Amino acid sequence: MDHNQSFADYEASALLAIAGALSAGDLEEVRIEYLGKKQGRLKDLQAVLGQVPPDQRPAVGMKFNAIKDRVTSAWESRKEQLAKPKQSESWIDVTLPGSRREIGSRHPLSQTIGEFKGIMARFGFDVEEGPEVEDEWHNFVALNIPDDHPARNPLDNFYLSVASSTNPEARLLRSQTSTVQIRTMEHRPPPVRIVSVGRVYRPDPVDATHHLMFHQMEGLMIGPDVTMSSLKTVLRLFAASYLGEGTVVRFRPSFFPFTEPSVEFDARRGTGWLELGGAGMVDPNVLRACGYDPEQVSGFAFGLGIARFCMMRHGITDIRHFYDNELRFLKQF
Ligand code: FA5
Repeated sequence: MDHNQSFADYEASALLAIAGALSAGDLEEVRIEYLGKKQGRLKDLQAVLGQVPPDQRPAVGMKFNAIKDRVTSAWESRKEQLAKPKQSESWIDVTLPGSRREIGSRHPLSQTIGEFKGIMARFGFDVEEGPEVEDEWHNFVALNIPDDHPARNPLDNFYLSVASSTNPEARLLRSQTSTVQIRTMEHRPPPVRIVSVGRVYRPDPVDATHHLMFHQMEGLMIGPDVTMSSLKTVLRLFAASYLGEGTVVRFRPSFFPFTEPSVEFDARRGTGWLELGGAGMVDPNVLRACGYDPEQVSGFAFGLGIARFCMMRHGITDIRHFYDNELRFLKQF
């Protein structure tokens, strides 16, 4: 056989045997067979070298040595590899629990808003939107809040600009979602059944139940024979749906310029009561300001504090938690 072929066969089968050795014992057998000095395949290969004509011997000898070196170094690196403990055995403990990746969740107020809209949709109420930056017409005038009413005091509102000769329209951050009642009636003919949810802004002193920015849900229902008892039924059903069947609620006579009669709506919390919202029958002046005929239609409206409901349901005692973005609080929802 040609010596080149013998060299190639030797190298290929030696490298295969080395790679296939799975233990130090296997590898020792391979060494004896392929690299043994007294007998074995290397000896056979040396015999092949002996048959090469003397003038070619130096070149073929170099080839022989190179092959021997390659096989020897493959054998040594396999030996080192087998001596090392297997990485997977030393540093992966497959019985340990995996590291959990933190994923966020929806803010409790967003969850509450979603539920509110869902409940009101089942009662047949559409959702309307309105801007947070308002003009005085929608925030006050059309809501029957006259110029000299204390609610219009600039110190009780977040004004962004005041009216002047060059700027006829003052702008402010809306102080209530009742602005959306007006916007809805301006573009929709009766009957109307809507809710609108969003942020409102008031420079109230911040405490456990008050914030400077908070969320309200406005409701408006206008039709040929909407009455105070329709209002009470909707609010009672709403409270039972969100807070649970056994929730005790009460209606207290109150005053709002845009409703007559007006009530405040509370739920029992422990031994006391928590005010959840204001409501009433839409004042005829408001209906007229929006182009509705109070002889033809009547309606009710309500404005609920969203965080207050969420506080009631989850036993949260301080409204500030909702706006602090403290993870320990947010993770409970
Ligand atoms: C109003 O805002 C009226 N627009 C409600 C209304 C609508 C009456 C339609 C009649 C018809 P009031 O200022 O009471 O009303 O606020 C309503 C609710 O918002 C309160 O009952 C309370 O739940 C919540 N609220 C009021 N002020 C704050 C505040 N500073 N922080 C958190 N929640 C508040």
